[in-house]
Amino acid sequence: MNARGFTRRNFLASLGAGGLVAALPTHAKGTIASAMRPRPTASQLAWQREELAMFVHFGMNTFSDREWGDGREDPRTFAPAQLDARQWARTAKQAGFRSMILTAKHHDGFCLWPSATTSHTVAASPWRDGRGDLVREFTDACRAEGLRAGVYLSPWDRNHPAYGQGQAYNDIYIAQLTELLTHYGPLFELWFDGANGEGPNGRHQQYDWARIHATVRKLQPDAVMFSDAGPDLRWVGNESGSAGVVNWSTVDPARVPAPGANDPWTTEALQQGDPDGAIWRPAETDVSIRPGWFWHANEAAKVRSPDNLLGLYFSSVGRNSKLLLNVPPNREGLIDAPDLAALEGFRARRDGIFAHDLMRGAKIATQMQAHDGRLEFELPSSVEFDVIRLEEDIAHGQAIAGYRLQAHDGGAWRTLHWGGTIGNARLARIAPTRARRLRLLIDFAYASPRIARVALFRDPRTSGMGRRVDDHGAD
Ligand code: FUL
Repeated sequence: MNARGFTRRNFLASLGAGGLVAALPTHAKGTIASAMRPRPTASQLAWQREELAMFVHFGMNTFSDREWGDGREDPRTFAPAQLDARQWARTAKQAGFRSMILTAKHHDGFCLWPSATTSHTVAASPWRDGRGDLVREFTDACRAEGLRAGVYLSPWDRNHPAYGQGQAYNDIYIAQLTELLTHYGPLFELWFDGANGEGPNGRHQQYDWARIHATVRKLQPDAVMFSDAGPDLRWVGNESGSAGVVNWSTVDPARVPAPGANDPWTTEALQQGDPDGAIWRPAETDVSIRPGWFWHANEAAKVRSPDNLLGLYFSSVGRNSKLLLNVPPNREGLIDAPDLAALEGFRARRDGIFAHDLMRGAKIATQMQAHDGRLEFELPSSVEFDVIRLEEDIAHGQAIAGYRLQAHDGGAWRTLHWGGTIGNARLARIAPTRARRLRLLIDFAYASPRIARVALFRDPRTSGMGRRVDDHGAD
């Protein structure tokens, strides 16, 4: 027990059709009651449960072969000959992604929809004879494939003449946002980039974040907003696909007051969140399938492999985050062959591991049900596993700060895996292990812990001898 009220709590558990579900909390004396801890909104919960979203960086940079355009690009160079947003959406769906986010405007200021706020848009390009609207094609394609659509709208704009003029540009930005929020049906996420690379003599613009947030809330109250400083989702603090090993979905907003900071303490706050934080603001892990965010011909051989993508899944979704994987279409306007192959392989790797939960059929050892912070269960026969998935029931908030998973070897309990936070999902790999009796110990929790799931899997790729932690002999 410490000053914060770390406590071991009792819970009961029962088995449901999908495996292990429901831990019922007992009341806590002298600790923060569960009801007082922050909880996700329905939109935040739906956002996180999707696990996988696809980021689509496409625009002027695709044609200029740059990552950050300077805003002086000629719109006539935007000419994808075979653009097919349905191919993007089909690809995402087949790979198990549930939503997509398009860069409607990147830092170069080129709008992928015919915005009335600027002439620097698709309307000035040869694509679809200047009558195209890529945000329309994108949102239609998402809906046709049953995916949710979101947009990225860069506040930093290196083209618009009003940029740097205070309210004049803020009015333009709000007008652009309003077009996106009112013309294309429901958007599930608005992605606000903190990047601003203006040099010392550059044009400086104070963004009106309060107005931006109010505009989204008013026009699309169910959408979630991303930026380093939220308000609904926070950046994970890096672009390498790695969430904090300790990762709270709660934050102290004072530690990341505005988007765009780039110092070690902000990075740590983004990575880890804060167990005492008063605001629910889960971390989103954005990372690209290629070295760049935009497509470049010379990166075809550098597309991540299925195993690399699986690693990202473990280090993001498996650390209480959501993976926003960028897959940039090429100059034809299509997702390229190496990326398609990698995504197909990624899906196959996940299916191979997660299709069969070895915990199904497990019984809770009844005599252990009321033990302190302990959930013990027995399988009908011993199973070999090397992947663990734990879930906290985050609809009620996040509380667990320390746990161990143990197997009984006949004489004693041995720890197979241990960690700090769990949150929406904790994925871990261990050496292949055969066991029949297992238990999960919750050593520290800020409120009554609610375990939603304990699942065990066997990765078909990891063959060879596993260790046996089993007191029941051969099957
Ligand atoms: C960054 C941007 O500067 C990159 O170009 C990219 O859009 C990435 C997702 O966010 O801040």
